Amino acid sequence: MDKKNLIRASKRLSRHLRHAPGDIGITLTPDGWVDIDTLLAALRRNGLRLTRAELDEVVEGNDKRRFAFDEDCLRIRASQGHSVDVDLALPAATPPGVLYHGTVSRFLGAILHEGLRPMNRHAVHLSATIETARTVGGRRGVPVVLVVDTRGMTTAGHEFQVSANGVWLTAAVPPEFLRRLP
Ligand code: HQG
Repeated sequence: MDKKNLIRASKRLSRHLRHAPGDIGITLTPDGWVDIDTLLAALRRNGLRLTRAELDEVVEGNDKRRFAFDEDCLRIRASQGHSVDVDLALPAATPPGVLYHGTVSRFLGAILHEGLRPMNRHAVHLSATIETARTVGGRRGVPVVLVVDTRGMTTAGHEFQVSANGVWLTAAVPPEFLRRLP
């Protein structure tokens, strides 16, 4: 597949595996999986013809490894970023001493006042590197990077999970654990 078609297929998968499975008539398991044959048939009925080999290409070639197969390679799910109600059942994990969050200046006032909230997703997404946080923030404008005191949060009892593709997740980040990267 060429790059344009890979991106197009990846966007369709993100949409249906994270946000709108019902749009193509599929149902996710409580932990977010869908049978691959069912998915491919549903996509085909809705205008996207994708072979199993092409799906493998989308999953393998994805810049952020957004999707993962189960052990038997019979099912697929999005590794993070859901707005539909799923519980990925990721184990709690100990983050590095700091993590980063990329945003834009127009949200800063609210964020420094009330902390980071998951907004439309299930969890607040945090990045392991400043560079990744800049890219995440840069989707919306000139990026602003916040440093998250994860050590302090852990001491205070907050829990973290890490998705299969290395995104750190937590329920919320109170403002006292945030500072703007100088
Ligand atoms: C902001 C993409 C006001 C927050 C990315 C962000 C990431 C607040 C936006 C992943 C707020 C939510 C997630 C508050 C947070 N008041 N604004 N209290 N708390 N915000 O897209 O972190 O390509 O849900 O700063 O690369 O931007 O989809 O979260 O700007 O990994 O795989 O509210 O999505 O990955 O936006 O991005 P999002 P995000 P994918």
